[in-house]
Amino acid sequence: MSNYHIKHLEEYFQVYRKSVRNPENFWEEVAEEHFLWRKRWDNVLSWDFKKPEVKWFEGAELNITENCIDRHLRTRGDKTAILFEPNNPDEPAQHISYQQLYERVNQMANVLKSQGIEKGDRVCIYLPMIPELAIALLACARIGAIHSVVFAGFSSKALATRINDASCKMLITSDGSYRGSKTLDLKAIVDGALESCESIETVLVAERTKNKIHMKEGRDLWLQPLLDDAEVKCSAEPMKAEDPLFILYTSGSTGRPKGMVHTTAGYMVYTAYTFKNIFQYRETDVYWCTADIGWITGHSYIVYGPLANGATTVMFEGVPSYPDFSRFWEIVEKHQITHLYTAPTAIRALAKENIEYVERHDLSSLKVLGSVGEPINEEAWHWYNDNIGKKQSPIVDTWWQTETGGIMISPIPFVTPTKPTYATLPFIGIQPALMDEEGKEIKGNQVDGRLCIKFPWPSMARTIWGDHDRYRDTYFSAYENKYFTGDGAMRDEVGYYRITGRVDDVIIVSGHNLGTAPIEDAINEHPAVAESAIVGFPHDVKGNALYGYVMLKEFGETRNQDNLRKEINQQITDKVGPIAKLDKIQFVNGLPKTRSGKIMRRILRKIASKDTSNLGDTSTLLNPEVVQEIMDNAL
Ligand code: 6R9
Repeated sequence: MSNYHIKHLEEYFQVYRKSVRNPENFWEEVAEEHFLWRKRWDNVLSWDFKKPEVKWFEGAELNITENCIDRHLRTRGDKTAILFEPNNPDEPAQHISYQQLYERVNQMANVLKSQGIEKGDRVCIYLPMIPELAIALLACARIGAIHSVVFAGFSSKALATRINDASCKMLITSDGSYRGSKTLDLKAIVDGALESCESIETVLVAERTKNKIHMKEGRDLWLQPLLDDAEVKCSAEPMKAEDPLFILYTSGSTGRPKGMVHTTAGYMVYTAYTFKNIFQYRETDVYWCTADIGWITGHSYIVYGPLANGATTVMFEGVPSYPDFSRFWEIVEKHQITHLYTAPTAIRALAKENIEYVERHDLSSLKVLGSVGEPINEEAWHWYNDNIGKKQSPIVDTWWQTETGGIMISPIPFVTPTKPTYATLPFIGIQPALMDEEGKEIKGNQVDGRLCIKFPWPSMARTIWGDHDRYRDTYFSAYENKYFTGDGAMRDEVGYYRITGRVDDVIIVSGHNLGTAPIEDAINEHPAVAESAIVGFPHDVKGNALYGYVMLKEFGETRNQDNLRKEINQQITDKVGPIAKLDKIQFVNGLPKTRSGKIMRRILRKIASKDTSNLGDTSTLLNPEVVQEIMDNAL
């Protein structure tokens, strides 16, 4: 019991040591005391990173929805499980209690069954951030179907690739989605995708926008009438610990997405335990993660982690800029949000706007702030800390990946002293290692290297759907007996980790290794700059030279651009060193971003290298339109 909720730094070190000395005992205790099992495990862990094969809680049987819903009914039946805040602020919020969630999940599960879905079948979910999305995940889990959520912003082509990769039998979608002032025709995208997807037998369509859509006879069905007729009870399928719970795609270094497979028991235990501790969640808190459920952050920290703890979790359908840039702060005040978990890209976008948008609202309910998705730069960290947390709410800078299932390196608020831009210490049970280029572990502090994990943790992905060899090659072949994250990191004098960015973003200039993140940080600290991205391009003498794409806070900045370029390079010289000065600086209106807010450096590298014949698939970008503009103005 005492292990479940860490309250001070000494306790963290004590529990950490225990979790590393005897991981099996540690995780067994957590699993035993805090979850509902149909059958106990025979063996806590077996693993071999060479194959690679990892199994947690083998022999156990459980259903994750009994842990996320049923077991709360007696004590929390009337408590809000999901608090839905619609895109339009004039539309009332919906408070879905645990009892109501139970009924709606069971009804949906019965609909899936009546449409022929069985344990092990893959169901693709392509829905906007409406309650049906969370309910659909849980309904699949209830009957043992494997969900594969595709972010409802991906193109027909991207959707079709993912449906075909997992041979999904059913697709759940909606008639449309709202994003700010826009209404998107999701069903048309689905119809386009399904022209090349033979495995889909049924499409369930939730009504949201009342768009006029085409319903294909014999394939498409409106969801609501089926739900209305469905029983509110559906017994939960007993699942084996290592049965797949879901597939979630992540992009790799090649164009083909990787379907990361997460399994049931370990994922549940780790997401629940991290949620409780990394957010220091208490019974009456109102927790809001602004991610989309289409990403791992939404799976683990909107749906499974919070619900396993009986929490109130907010689902927001809209965007931070609609109806204006005060929307986030308005929601915090309206629902008395205690925890806000968002991304650096959102923080930077909001920090660019007039501070009055923030000051208009009472943010005193906030206790903990979170950041995820990319390294948070110094300026954004301080803006978040000063203006949103009022220096009272610790920032948890949480480093993790789709592959890791849960948060791996992060401060524990009120326990670990924070440090700007540092994800700080490994979470309980996580054993990081920094590796050098020869494959040797770098010991000691004040060092940097490539970030690996030495020992299995319960929520790690077990394979890539249909391609175990690629799983091994991508994650377990670079360093013997270690999981390789693809990220670089440094460890400071007290052992705090700072993630420096993808190691593939390291650029070697005149023999010096330069990381893009510190240079971008230096540029972003210039008062006129909103955001920037650095890439390398071939140079006769230096091997590579640096090309910077810089977005200014005010488009059409009146200052002389050549002067600005000089100032930016001076800033870099001051912060990083003259070696990191940029050869070319292009001012842009926007940077090409993935849907989860990551800059697509691959495209910027090609433009900088004047190699634009094959830019690859840009359809998955958030803002494909900026690519042409950047190409037209390239230097
Ligand atoms: C959860 C998520 C994973 C990659 C990861 C790293 C970057 C995520 C970060 C961070 C620095 C943080 N990343 N969190 N870098 N500090 N707090 O984002 O998963 O979409 O798979 O991305 O994101 O480069 O390797 P995913």
